[in-house]
Amino acid sequence: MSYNNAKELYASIGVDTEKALQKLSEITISLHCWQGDDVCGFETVGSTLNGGGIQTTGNYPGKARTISELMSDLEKALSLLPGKHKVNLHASYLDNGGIFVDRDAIEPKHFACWVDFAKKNNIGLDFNPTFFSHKYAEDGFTISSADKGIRDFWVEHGKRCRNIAEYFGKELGQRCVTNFWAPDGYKDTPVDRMAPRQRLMESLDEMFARPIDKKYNRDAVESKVFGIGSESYVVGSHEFYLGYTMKNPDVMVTYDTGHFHPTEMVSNKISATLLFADELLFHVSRPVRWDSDHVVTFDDELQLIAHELVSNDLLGKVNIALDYFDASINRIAAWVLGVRNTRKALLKALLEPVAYLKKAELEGDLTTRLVLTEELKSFPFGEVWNEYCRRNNVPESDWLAEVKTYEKDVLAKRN
Ligand code: RNT
Ligand code: ZN
Repeated sequence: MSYNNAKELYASIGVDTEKALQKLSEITISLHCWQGDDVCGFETVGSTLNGGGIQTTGNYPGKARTISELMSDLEKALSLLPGKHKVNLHASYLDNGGIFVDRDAIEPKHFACWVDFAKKNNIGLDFNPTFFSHKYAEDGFTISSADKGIRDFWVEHGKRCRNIAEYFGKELGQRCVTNFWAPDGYKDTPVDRMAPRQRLMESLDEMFARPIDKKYNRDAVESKVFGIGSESYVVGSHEFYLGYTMKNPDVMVTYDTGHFHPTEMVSNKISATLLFADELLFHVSRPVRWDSDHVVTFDDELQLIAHELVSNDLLGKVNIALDYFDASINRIAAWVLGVRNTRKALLKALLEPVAYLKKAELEGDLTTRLVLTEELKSFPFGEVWNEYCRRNNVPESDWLAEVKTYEKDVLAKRN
């Protein structure tokens, strides 16, 4: 089967593959820098950060130890990815010139190298305050801490992160999305569930007080159902942040697909949320039991999310970022696989005869809906994907060989 055969087959069910490819090219995916170095960052080069909130497992050799190594790895990954991208940075990925700069003192100048990197690679940047891996995160509370000194420290961090994001937006002529996630919560059952939420609300209000032109930055807030060390209670729950964004519509809600109960689907939340919010941020991830951050595979939920976005014409209202970190496999392969799967799922959705399926559903022909949906699963969307890769001068399915060569030539020499 060639692309032209696939094109004809899709045309026979009313789908224009060329239009699908065109739409696919308009989608930007944000690549999370933290897969490249196990969320370590460059705040204290060479030593492990203290304080909780995030955990990676695995010790696959070759992780990036410096900003320039991480940049080189990101460029390798980008060279194997078709389409438009941004790189998503955390505040802990600053360039402090070798002198420790604490979170409440970071400035745009500490990220100038990333702006240069973005310009060189013709990509945008997204940003995240780092409310974890720090001595003031050790007791599990940051922006909702009962200690005003600690809270103020983190609020200052959040404000500074928004300044940096605005700087990215201005420098790159492309809006930055800044995502606020804080690990705050209790391992065991709290007595007072309300006071920490009240403090979180007030800290967010303070951090978001300065208006920033939406041309340059837009903020988002990310919930979680539980985490390691916050098994019983997370301050920033889904209801909390959904409520917060309804009251503060300039702030978007973030859906991390790994942050819900195991049988709860983010795909089912999109249509409801976007009837009331104008935009969303996604952290595309994959939950496995108690972990929320496995490499994104081409699973049912990913395809359903893509279907929801495409079939309801919502691509213009969502920001698609990835979030996972696996230190047990080649980190560049982890990046490339997750991004390609995400884009591939979007392509598969773009190749659905949506109008026809919706009509069948509306007319009560649920037999057609089921049969056609199932038959579509074995349609040759892989041929259309390969054509997309060829047109973008990236390898088709055999990209791993290039990663292995890079591993041998570059990563293996890092230890
Ligand atoms: C953690 C959140 C958060 C982080 C990154 C590093 O559970 O998903 O988004 O993974 O900010
Ligand atoms: Zn996330």
